[in-house]
Parts: sequence; structure tokens; C-alpha cells
Amino acid sequence: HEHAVFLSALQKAADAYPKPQGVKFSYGTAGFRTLGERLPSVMFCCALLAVLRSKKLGGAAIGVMITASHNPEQDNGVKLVDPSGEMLDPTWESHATLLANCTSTESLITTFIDLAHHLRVELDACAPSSIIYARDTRPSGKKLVEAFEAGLSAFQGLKVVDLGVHTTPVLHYVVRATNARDGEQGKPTVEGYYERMAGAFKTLIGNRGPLPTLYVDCANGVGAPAISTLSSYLGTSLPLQAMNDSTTTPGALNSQCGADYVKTRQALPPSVEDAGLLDKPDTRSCSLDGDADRIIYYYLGEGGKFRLLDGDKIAGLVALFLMDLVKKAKLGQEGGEDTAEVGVVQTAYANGSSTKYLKGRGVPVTCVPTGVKHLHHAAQKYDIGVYFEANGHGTVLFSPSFLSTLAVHEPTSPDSSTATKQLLALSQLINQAVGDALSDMLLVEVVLAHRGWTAVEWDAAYEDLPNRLVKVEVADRFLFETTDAERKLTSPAGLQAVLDEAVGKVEMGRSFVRPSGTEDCVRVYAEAKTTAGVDTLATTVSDLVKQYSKTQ
Ligand code: G16
Repeated sequence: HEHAVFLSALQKAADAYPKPQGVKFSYGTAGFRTLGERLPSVMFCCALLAVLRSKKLGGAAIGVMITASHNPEQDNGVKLVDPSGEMLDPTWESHATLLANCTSTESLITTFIDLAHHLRVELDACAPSSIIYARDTRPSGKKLVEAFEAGLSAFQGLKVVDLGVHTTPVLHYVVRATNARDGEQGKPTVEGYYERMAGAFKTLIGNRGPLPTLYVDCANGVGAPAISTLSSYLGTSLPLQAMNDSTTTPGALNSQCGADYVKTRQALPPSVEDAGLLDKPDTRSCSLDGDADRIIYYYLGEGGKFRLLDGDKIAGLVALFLMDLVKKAKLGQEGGEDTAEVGVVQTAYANGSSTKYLKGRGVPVTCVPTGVKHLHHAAQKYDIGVYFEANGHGTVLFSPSFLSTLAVHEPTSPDSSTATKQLLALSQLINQAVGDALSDMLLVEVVLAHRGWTAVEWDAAYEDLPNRLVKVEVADRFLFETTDAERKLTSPAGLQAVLDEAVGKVEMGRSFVRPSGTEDCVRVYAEAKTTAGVDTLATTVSDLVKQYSKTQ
């Protein structure tokens, strides 16, 4: 009887959310992403899947974030978060895609029941389940939350927490902390998130503050209220001045501002330029993206020249700082030197100069495909895994065994004691679940303060090779298939050979092509020794992509 009641509730709820015709949904780099108006049925399906996943994992809390991050305001999206705060287990992505593409209520229900059966999940109310969700500031968000809640409403006995409007990293943090034992990951609340981060920051800054004002471009998104909240927790230790904080102006989100704009255009957002804030010496600024999980720094160098400090530069700054701390902590036997391995994980987008810089300083570097899930898993293999995409998405993971080593370490000198405490504070400052613009920003500020550096000294580590990022619109981006951490194409047939030829003609040339997992386009990356060289290479490769997408 209970099952019949459940099925009838599910059917009634699902009838209100039919799949739009002619759309093929796919769980991509960061969940489902498309125009917000197309997504209600997908939201409904994600509710079903989140409940299924939670029940499968014995009632552990599963997170659901409604955002399209760096994409335009009219887009929206949804991604599921696993109990540890990581992205959804990739083996479940196909289940999400399967449910989202069911064309009728009947097929959705049958597919869902079959899936539960196949995964051996009991659907009745006795099997506990817990869901935590949040959304960003997009206008379509409210309606999508309604569709999501309609999906949840078919189930009895659910534990549900609606966090409201927050950044993606807040949601990941709360999920991780909720599922952790004895509060070891911090308090499982939004306040707990800010308290833990701000507390660790103040410890690390000590008497080095207050630091010079940092200008933060909030992309007119959810980062704006987050920066304002963080500011109140930081007090005077780091004065933050928010820019582009208009979360209710129609069309403003990610428009002419934000991390993606700055990285792709390699230029200041016009609003920042007009305000003339960076004209003073030693002034640094940063841009967040639409859900505040990415950050890009920049400043104006000699002659007012724009200088970019992207994810690669952050990885370099942080990795070398951590290596120095590990050395100072003398974690080895009887006060011996380092026993911990600090490694960096990058993608093919990492500037060639950054990889050379790291390797030249003895830092192990791994290259993986785009997408935080890939970087995160590779970073877990190190004692301290620093992972950053060039676009500013990343974090630093401390392995459980390294944290245990720190916890029981008995320092033999004041220096080693200070370094050990600083490493522990860093493990609390840095979001252990996912890339987090706010936590990364504080991390950069800590390293600069400890080094006594301005952006200029940080930037001096290496000179980026001139590079270009181009979006190419094609009829079917799924024609493009890659291998070797996306550095080579396996399809369309013959394209890679002509690309290799084009690359070979340009001094220090490198280029690759891959389908985007968040937008309907193919991305082209090119770098070379000179600006003229990279422009030629990017144009040639983009033209070849267009040509081969037509001949298939
Ligand atoms: C998402 C992913 C990132 C990825 C970016 C672009 O970022 O989380 O790992 O680099 O999309 O991906 P693609 O090139 O496949 O479109 P965000 O900030 O949009 O969530």
C-alpha cells in the first residue's frame, strides 16, 4: 500500500514537469547546464536521483547546487555533491542523464524504479535520506527550486535543508561538515563556514595585518553578499572593497566582469578600469565568477600594463610556500627534514611556462582532463595536493595521513613549531571539499603577507607564454573526442594530424581542441613564443575546427 501511495504521489508531481521536446540533456563537466527555462524537468529528476543516492549511502547528506556559475545569466544548471563534499561519483552521471532524458511520466517512473532496483536501493520511508541544497542569484533559480522541491515532495521521511542563496563552495562545505564525525570538518552551517575560515586567516596573519585594501569584482553574483559577510567576520585584518555587486540588475551577472571575462580577454573589467582603482602602485585586485568557486588576480604593471595572475600563478605561489613550510616543520624522524610530498595538478590549459617553472623547482606535476572532479582525485594522491585550473578553479588538499602526522608531531625548535601550527591553520583556511574563491583569496593574501610580497614579486616567478582561448561554434560539438588528458583529438578523423602540422610551424607552439562540458561550443587553446605566433596558431586551428566539423 505504501508503495502505491508513493507511486501515485510521484506520478502526480512528475506530470507537472514534462521534459521539453527536442532537447538532449547531458550531465557534463559540472552537472547539467543550459537555458534556465529548459531545466524544470531536469531539476525534478535531480531530486529523485539525490534521494536515491542518499538512500544508497545509508542516509548520508547529498548536496544539490543550482547554478550555472560563469555562464550567462539566462543559463542555469544543477550539480550533485557527494557526502565528502566532492562532485557526484562519475559512475552516477549516466544515471542522471538517463532520468533527465525520459520523455513521459510513465517512462520516468519506470526508469527510476528500475534504477533503484538495479542499484539495490530500498525506496520506502524506512531507508533514511538527507538532502541539502542551495542556489545562486540567477532569476530562474526560484522556479527551479520549486521544481526540485516538487521532486522531493513525493518521498516520505526525508531530511531536507534549504540553505537559500549561497556560493557553491558554502554548499560543498556544509555537506562535508554534516557528514563528518564529531565536527572534525567544522560546524555544519553557513556560519560555521565563515567562522572557521576567518578564524584560521586571523591566526595566520597574526600581527602582519591590517593588509592593504583588496578590490574584489563579484561578477554581480552571489559572491557579492558572500564578500560582505566574510568582511564582517574578518574585521580589520583584511579590508575588502566589493565591485560589481549588483545582484538584482537584470543581465548584469557575469556580463563584462568576473573571472572568466578577465581570464579569456586578458583585460580589466571595464567597470574596474573606469573606477581607476588599480592606478595606485602596489594595488592588487581579483575577480570571482558567478558562484564564487573561481578566482583570478591581476594588477597594473609598468606603464599601466594589465598583468594577469591566474590559477597557474596561484598554484605556483602556494605550492612553493607549502614546500617551504613543510621543510621548516621538520616532520621527519628526530627533527629531520620533509617527509611530505607537495604536488601540483594542472590541466592542458596550464601555461607551458608554469609547468616548466614548477618542474624546475622539483615540484611533481600531473596533467588531467578539465573538470574539478579529475583534478581533485589526482590531488588526493599527494600528502599536500595543490590543484588549480588556469581559469582559477582550485584548492589544496591535505591528506588524512599528513594531517595525522601534523597532529602528533613534536617540534624540536620554535621555527618548526610555528611552521607546524601554520600548516594546521592552512588546512582549516583552505576549503577541503572544492575550489573556493573566498578561501583561495585568503590563502593568496596569507602567502603574500608572509613573503612580504606585492603582486609584482609574485608575478616575477615566470613570464606566461602568449596564449589564446577561443570558442568555436559548431553544429555538433560531440563530434570532437579527445585522449591524453584532452591534449589530442581522436575524432574527427584526420584533424589531429593537420593540427600537429600547424603547431609545428610556430615557434614553441602548442594547441589543443576539446568540446566544452558547460557551453555549446568547442574550445581552442593555443600558446606560442610570440603574440604574432599565437594569433596565427589560434586562427589556423579555429579555421581547421570549423572545416572539419562540416566535412563529417
Ligand atoms: C566548470 C568546471 C570547471 C571547468 C569549467 C569550464 O566551471 O567546474 O572545472 O574548467 O566549467 O569547463 P568547460 O571548458 O568544459 O566548459 P564552472 O566555474 O563553470 O563551474
